[in-house]
Amino acid sequence: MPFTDRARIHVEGGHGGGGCLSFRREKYGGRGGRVFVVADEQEKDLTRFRHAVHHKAQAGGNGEGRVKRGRAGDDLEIAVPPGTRVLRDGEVIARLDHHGDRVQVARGGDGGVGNRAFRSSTHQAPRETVPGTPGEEAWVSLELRMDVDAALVGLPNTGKSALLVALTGAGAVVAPYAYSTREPALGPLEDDEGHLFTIIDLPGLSEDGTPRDHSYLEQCERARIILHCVDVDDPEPAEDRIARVRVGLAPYLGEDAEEWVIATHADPADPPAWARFAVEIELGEGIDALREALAQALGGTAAR
Ligand SMILES: Nc1nc2c(ncn2[C@@H]2O[C@H](COP(=O)(O)OP(=O)(O)OP(=O)(O)O)[C@@H](O)[C@H]2O)c(=O)[nH]1
Ligand SMILES: [Mg+2]
Repeated sequence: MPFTDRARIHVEGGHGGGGCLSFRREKYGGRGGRVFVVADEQEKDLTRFRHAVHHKAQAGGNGEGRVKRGRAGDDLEIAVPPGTRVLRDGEVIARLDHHGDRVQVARGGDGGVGNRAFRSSTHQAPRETVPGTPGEEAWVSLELRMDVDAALVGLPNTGKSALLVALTGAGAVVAPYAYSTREPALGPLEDDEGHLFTIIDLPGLSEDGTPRDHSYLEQCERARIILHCVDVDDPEPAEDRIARVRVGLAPYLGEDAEEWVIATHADPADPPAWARFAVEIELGEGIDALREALAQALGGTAAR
């Protein structure tokens, strides 16, 4: 199943219950249920919303019999993975980063009013009732920003996926041609104290440094370390390629993200001046040093 980080859903509060025609008591209809979007750590991505587009809360009960007020409709909770942004009309209305975070996206309709409410000294047996009102309706966009610690980025075919596999053992597509990665891949990294960190590999940028059509680059937003892969074998000056990637990436980075430039196809004993680390991935050289530095940096800065 392809990974999905965006969805658009239609939400609707429950209709308010009708007022009741009765001559014994006031009979209000119950309010309709509300719709909430709730972060739930059981959810991993937004794939299920491809087929689950319409979400409507329960209607309020009609005012009836002995009860003064119809029962309120049940609220509807839509579970999404932590890290989901909720948007209405293009504006982010909530960032549900932690399990249990919630936001209301549709009000329930108001309950109607029963005839008894219209009684007065001159109007002893009113027969008018007011029906309940419809619940609020809206289209809501969901965008997932995964809780990743580090992200692999760079020009095509520079070894990002190969580095993910070497660092974490994750299964990712590694291939000797550009644009082989089409879906994000995640890999785990563990530090000495057993803390687990997540590294993500993305389809990312085109050769000219602009984001690809479905780049998933938004997934860099929560990463604290950006692993920027640069192939030393490319004849174009590395500084030019690095600058191009930085421009393309800038809109997607979190405020405190650190960038580590990693030279690939390189000799770790002789790193180029522009790189923080050098690796030869096929030979497995420089990988352990990079993994340790990453674990230390992520563990050391982990404020959780
Ligand atoms: N010898 C050697 N080969 C490497 C190194 N890094 C990557 N490769 C090879 O280069 C090719 C591309 O690697 P990928 O990991 O698929 O590159 P990528 O950046 O993920 O590419 P896209 O996802 O297509 O943008 C593969 O054949 C890798 O085996 C390296 O450091 N040394
Ligand atoms: Mg790749």
